[in-house]
Amino acid sequence: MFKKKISAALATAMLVSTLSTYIAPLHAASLSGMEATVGSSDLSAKGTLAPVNNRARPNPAQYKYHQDELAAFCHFGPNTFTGVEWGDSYGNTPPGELFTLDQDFDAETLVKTLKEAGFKKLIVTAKHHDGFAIWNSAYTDYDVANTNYKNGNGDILAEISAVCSKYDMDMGVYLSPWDINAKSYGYFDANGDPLCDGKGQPLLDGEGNPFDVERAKNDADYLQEAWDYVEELDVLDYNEYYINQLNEILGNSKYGNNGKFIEVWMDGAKGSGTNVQNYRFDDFFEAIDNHEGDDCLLFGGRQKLTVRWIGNEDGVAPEVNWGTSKKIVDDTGKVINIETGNWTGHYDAGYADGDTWTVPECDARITSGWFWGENKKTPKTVAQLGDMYFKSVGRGSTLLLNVPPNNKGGIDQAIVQRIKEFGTAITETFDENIVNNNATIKASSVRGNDTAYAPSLVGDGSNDTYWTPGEGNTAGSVELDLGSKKTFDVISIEEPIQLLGQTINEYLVEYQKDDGSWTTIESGRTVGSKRLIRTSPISTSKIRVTVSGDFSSVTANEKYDKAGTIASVAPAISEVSLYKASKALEFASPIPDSLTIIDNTAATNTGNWYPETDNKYLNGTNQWGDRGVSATYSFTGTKGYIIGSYANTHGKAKIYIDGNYVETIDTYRSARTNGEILYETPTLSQGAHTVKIEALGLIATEGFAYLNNDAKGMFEIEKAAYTTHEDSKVTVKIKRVGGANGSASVLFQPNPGTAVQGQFDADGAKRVNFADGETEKTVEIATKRYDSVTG
Ligand code: FUL
Repeated sequence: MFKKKISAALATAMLVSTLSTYIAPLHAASLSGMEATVGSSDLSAKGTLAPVNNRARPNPAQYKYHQDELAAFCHFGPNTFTGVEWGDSYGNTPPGELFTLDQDFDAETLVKTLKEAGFKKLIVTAKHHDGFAIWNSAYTDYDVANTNYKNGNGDILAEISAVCSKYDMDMGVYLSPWDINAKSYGYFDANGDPLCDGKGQPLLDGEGNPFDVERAKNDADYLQEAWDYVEELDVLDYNEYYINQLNEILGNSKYGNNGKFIEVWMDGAKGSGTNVQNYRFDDFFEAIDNHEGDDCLLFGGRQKLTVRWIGNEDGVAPEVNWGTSKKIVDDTGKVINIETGNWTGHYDAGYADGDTWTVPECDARITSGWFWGENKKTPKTVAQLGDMYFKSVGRGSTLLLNVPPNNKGGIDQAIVQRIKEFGTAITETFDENIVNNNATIKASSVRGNDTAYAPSLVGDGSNDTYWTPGEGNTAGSVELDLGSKKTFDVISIEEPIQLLGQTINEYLVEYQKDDGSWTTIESGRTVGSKRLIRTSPISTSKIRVTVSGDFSSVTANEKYDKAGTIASVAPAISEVSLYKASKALEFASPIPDSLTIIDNTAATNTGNWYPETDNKYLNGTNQWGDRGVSATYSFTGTKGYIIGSYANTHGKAKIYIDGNYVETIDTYRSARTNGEILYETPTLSQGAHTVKIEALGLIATEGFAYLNNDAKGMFEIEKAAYTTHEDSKVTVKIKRVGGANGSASVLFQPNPGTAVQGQFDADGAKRVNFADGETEKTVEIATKRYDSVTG
């Protein structure tokens, strides 16, 4: 009997009507596994040259960031004390009234906690959009030296830097180009009159005459002369101010990790109604190069950009993710921009035909805001953070997680705790690689039958060695024989991107079942620096990974040159690793943790059921049977769910609770899906019950999940998705099901997903109290109309 008790705590979980498949093949696989017969004994050292391709590769600094995987962000400044996100409403309020820190900033806890949890870099907001400098800046009075913090002798950036130096934590600096406070921001003549209109056009041309918008459209010289003139008249040069501040930070050895910054974050965000300001990027880069060298990573650095925004702030990269973007050159061949922004929804997926590497960086928040605030200080759960990790790092990106210090200059204990738990969960998951030189690995073919490209290299723990198929093959398989059955639930595949760029355009991962047949674990497209696959546990002695470097099927929207073709290449794999996830990061069964699962094999089954096993099923089992079969689940509790599949061959079934007929359900659907809730009981009295399903047509069940918590019940949101308009309100119903014993409180916390800080209700968290016996409450969420024109 297989009965999985997950946890008996009060469930605060949400069951949505479609649980979806536990592991869904992501694409209809066009790849098939190939027989792997070439092993080490067939190879010898022949000095075969490495495959040649023209795929773009990361430079050493970019590659290091990929290997580092985890970076932390730290947003701290006036907004920490005011609870807002952008500070565009501060007007002339003196800095001391906004930044009211009256205790010593605790950089030690911040840096030590992050370092111990595995974060390799800390990027600090030295200046956010509000313009306040958290260091003592000679170029502005709008800084920490003009507050009461340490009687004006404080310097937060120096304090953080000192501790980063102590722990050898790499540092990055965020210096917002958009500056709400700086008088120099925008173009104004000596009388303070604007030299530009609100749309970013100069008001005068190069001769001092009114600017001719139409002429400028076709006359680049005319436009350039107008700008030159406007800049000449502009009395306060913002670019100079920005460069001074860059020099002040990057050029002073008390800032950075032992005086060094390895990334500069030039946020492109800019609010609506903001003055027009062109940035002299070339001069910015020169300052950065001077101090940090030209390998300093640049986020948002236009033509020198080496790190790109993934397109959302949820820590999620797209399924198909290219690490490359496109250089834009002028007539002289000079690179004038890097074209990122290959948008698919909230993702910049990169270009499959990109010619320059741009590290896809997923910036995300551990709470719901970038800055700390009373209403936005609840950290995400370890499972949510784990999910981010698998969907960012595990999709070829890096994860930049924001950890906001509070208004006492410390880190909330709940946040410290969560970072520790997250770090432990990652370490425990990846501390033991089942493969690690313990597998016999063969391949379908090997380049030059040379040991330099031996299949065993995918199990040697080194990213600098790789397997690649025989000359002329754009696809191949590696088969790992683990010697005996091993259990794992995480599969990691890596490409030697630093050597060959992204060569994999399609992958297929399979395992061998007891009967010798191969079954798909997952098929998909890109791998890049790392592809992590989570699955329900699999026990097998053989797994096979098939990859293809055939780029002929890449669709136009993945390409910069829509009509162009991408040369196919030999794919390469540097590592295949297998792990057993720590409890916290296990592949989330869609069944909430606090429900108990009864497997099909533990049901009372009558008639001819045909059992099936596959990792896509709940607990790995499924059974199907025709008219007349029945399955009865016995449990103690208040509510239960029958889990199974829908299909166009499936039909109706009768449901009985405690022996009494209750209703007939229909499991026919035109498309096949598994992991569905076929039936959900109403709330029952706490006690022993039976739920029976009896087939009238063909049905398939995977098991049963039930709640047993002394009728305290659990919470769900009524619908899985809501559609609404801008500038309106959505009413969301929170239901307490499976009992309502005792009072309970639920925190409803919206988590806005894009960089539109002025445009969402970051403080929209609502605490909802349920009295004893109460089963329904509603919360209202306001939506805003997004009408900003941003930079
Ligand atoms: C955005 C900013 O507007 C946010 O405030 C935050 O700094 C985030 C990292 O980038 O563009």
